[in-house]
Amino acid sequence: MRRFALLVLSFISLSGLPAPAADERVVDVFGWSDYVDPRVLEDFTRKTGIRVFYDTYDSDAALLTHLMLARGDYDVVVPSGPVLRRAIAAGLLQKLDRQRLPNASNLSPQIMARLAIDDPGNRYAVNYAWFTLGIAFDADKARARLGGELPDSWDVIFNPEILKKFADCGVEVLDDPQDLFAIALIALKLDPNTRDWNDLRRAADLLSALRRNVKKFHSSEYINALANGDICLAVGWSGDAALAASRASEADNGINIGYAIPKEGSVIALDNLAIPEGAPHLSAAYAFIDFLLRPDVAARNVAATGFASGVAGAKALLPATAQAIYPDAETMKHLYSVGGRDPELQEFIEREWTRIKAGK
Ligand code: N2P
Repeated sequence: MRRFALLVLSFISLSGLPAPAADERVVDVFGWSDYVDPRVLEDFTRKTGIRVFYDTYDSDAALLTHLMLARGDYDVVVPSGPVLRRAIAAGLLQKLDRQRLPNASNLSPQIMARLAIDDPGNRYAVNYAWFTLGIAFDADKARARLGGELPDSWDVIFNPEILKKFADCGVEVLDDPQDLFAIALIALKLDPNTRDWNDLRRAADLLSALRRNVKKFHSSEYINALANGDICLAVGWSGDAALAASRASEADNGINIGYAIPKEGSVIALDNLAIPEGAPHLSAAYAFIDFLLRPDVAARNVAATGFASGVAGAKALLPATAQAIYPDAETMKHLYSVGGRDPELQEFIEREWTRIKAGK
């Protein structure tokens, strides 16, 4: 529908000239919400003449379902590691032609090595952003409930006695089975990449206790809910916590949002750029991905979103305050990369997650 309207418009505007090759004029992107500086998209259009349609989702499931059911809708998608692994296995993505991505030489070899866990040989994707999972909180309300301390342990989430102290001011948790199982395993001092059914059952039991103190399982609403004071505690992603903090300070509402990577360790996760099979505007897709891999462009996205970039040169272009988005070397030692799991384990995790959220 949308594309139809656009083609009609360009036909009218060119009054009689043949319509331009659709391939060159438009790029349809399906990406995470709050994940790009809108001015970057405008600049891309100014430089290339290619208009960007950026539709958003906020869960792995939404992207995977779309890739499986609606072939040919999008040119660029932003899959997490687990989605990437499944989409590659199902033949839903194109191998990237590196000749068409000269700026891929800017990518950090360390981050691309982590990405190879889900995309062996780095054939189907390049990194867009990486981040940690942690606890985001209203600092004043957290201190009032933790005897003057700030959250620094997964106990705040997984010990029901502690979590219930936050129930009155509101707790939200990401609706992300992959990440929540990983942190439950870390909290249990088990391997977050375990293939052991017993380990996964123990993680499911731990997660089951969350329901009664959690207001909502959702992966994007918590940003504004924290910034507005509607909730005081969230299991969230690092960049979203930074965004909540900057929205609260812009609103000047007296709310101070903090973020902690718990001392037991946490997950480092990657979102990546890939081109679906059947993408209708292939040249535009390559041009768009290559633009995002420019260090100056990547730095602008980091500053706007609070998420670190896989483009190595981006960090040095940021002001010192924004460089703090990148975890220091000591913190990095306690961050685990969790690869996509075997299908039967993945199905168990997803089934259990549905049960946990329903409080059954
Ligand atoms: C953006 C969240 C993206 C991180 N708001 C999760 N993949």
